[in-house]
Amino acid sequence: MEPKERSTDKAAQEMIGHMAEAGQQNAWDRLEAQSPQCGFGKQGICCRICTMGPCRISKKTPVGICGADADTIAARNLLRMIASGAAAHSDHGRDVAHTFKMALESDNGDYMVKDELKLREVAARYGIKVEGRQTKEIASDLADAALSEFGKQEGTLVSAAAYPPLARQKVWQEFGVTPRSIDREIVEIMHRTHMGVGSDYKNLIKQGIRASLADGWGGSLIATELSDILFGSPWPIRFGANLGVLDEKQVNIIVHGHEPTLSDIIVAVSQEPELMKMAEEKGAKGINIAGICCTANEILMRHGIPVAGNFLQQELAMMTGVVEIMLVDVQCIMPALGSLSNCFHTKLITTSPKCKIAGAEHIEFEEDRAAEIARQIVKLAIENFANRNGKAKIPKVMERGIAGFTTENIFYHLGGRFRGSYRPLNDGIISGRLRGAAGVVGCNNPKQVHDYGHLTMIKELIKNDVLVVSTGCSAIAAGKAGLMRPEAAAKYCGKGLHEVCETVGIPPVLHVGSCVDNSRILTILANVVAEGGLGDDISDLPVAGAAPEWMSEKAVSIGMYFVASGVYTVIAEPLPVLGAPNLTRYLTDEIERDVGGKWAFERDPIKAAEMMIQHIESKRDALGINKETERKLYDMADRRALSIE
Ligand code: NFS
Ligand code: SF4
Repeated sequence: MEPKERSTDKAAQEMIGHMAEAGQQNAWDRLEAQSPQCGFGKQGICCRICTMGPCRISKKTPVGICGADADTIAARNLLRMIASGAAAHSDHGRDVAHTFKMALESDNGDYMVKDELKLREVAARYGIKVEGRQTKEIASDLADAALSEFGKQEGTLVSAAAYPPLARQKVWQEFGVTPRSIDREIVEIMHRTHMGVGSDYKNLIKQGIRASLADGWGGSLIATELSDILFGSPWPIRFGANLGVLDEKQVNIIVHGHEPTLSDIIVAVSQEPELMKMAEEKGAKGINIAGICCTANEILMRHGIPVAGNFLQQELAMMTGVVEIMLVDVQCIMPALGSLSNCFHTKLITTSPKCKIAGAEHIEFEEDRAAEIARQIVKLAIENFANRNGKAKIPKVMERGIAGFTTENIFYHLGGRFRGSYRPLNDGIISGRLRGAAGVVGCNNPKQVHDYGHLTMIKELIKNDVLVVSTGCSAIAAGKAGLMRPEAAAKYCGKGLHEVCETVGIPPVLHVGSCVDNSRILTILANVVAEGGLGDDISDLPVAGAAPEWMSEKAVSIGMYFVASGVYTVIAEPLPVLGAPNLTRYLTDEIERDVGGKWAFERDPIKAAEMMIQHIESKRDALGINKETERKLYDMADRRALSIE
């Protein structure tokens, strides 16, 4: 297969070609080697949860040995994907909460509260008294409140009552899916999907919904909120993206994975004069930190650290031969990096006790010795600079953009400096200049041409005046393609969106962070509802979600919490349920009656975008705001009058 058939990204194409010449395998090659893939697995109808099996469902054998049918088996499998995805996000949230608590308890620690305002806002939501109290007291109460969300045995999640619109909470209550505590919902999935517990697929899915809500409005939200407080809330910031950010003349450290705790400190210590001097003594011009996957997004959002690439570029980045250290923590790290790193001087370093990889060196990260360990790692990279062997190959491909948008600051921008509210956004939607908004998120998957799905869908949406917010590897794709430059508005947007972007000075695709930061999209939606004029519930809003190249179990949890929050969600690769007709019908249709949102599967990104736009227009019709745009709503005089008030 030609590199072009594998990726639309010029840098990736170059490196894929380079890998082929060098006889190195990558994910695309391994996908070919794995093809054809097992049809039972794809359709979700193989079960191996007890040793009477494995059982596979076919015409000849419509039930497993225990009598479980296709719907039961596929539902159980899907639930276990949600459990894993929710666990990954939420365990990340828990770790941030622990670091937060530790930071408060140690007097001269390496972390501190960087966003006091947000601390007070979040604490107040959790019902913690803030007035007249010291930062440390409030923070300590918040740390305890957040940590207790994971394992409490009574009641429901505080955040599930503090953030979503009331109408949404009522939907969950009536349907019986209000999340109780984060760990509990995940454990209950494992219980319910054990051999011989529930077999009613709808009742199983209900628990999947509840666990996913505990992720989105619980674990992920905690990860985002506490990271903002501890590492600082993002603010619009310029960044560079793609493999061209690597610099042959500098010591290159790539941070890859998900958690901000280590990478944030690495960024801080890499600027220390002593280390810079050491690098110079070794003949390097400096120390260059770049990110891959969501760790990249965490430090890009907060410090403008360049991003080397998204998920499918991790092997390609190592292949450049200029990476002294690839530092990984957890999630989305291909085991293939272990053996690939052995072909280069590159050291692959694992840092989490949860993630060790064959072929990697392990330096365990301890939060209470954060700076010390970070310095040790940077020194190791500097020393490794002299060990480069073979020719460096860095594609000269790099784009620039603006990232760092949050629930709190996006619409501060949209409102202009003097009107920090969601009113201008809601008015933009009501007037029809903006048709609505879409969240385009998620991974890469070698089954789709790398980045093609993200970029094609996003361009189609903004052409039709749909504002796009993006996270994760999708956001990196958009950044690399120049869609996060404010100038992109003139080139790609419809007239209405172009006007809005130009007036406010924002790009048409807003980078709101890593995948746990999909929680920002939830809180943005809650704010839009609270601002008024667009219905009472998230399910009333002219919005849609999509993951055009998803692959991870986290994406299933994310998709499910969007659906369960009332959002129509289109994904490319279908959920592995197609062998279960009733379950498929439920997820793509009937579930809407229960929670207000539903799933759709569509591999063609243009068609998928059209489906989203159609949904947005139908919500506009239901709100009765489409009629008004037929009349002249705003002309120049009106607008001038508006801007005077
Ligand atoms: Ni999200 Fe971010 Fe990327 Fe997918 Fe992996 S890095 S947590 S899971 S591949 S978007
Ligand atoms: Fe087969 Fe039932 Fe055991 Fe699954 S739980 S492997 S369907 S016998």
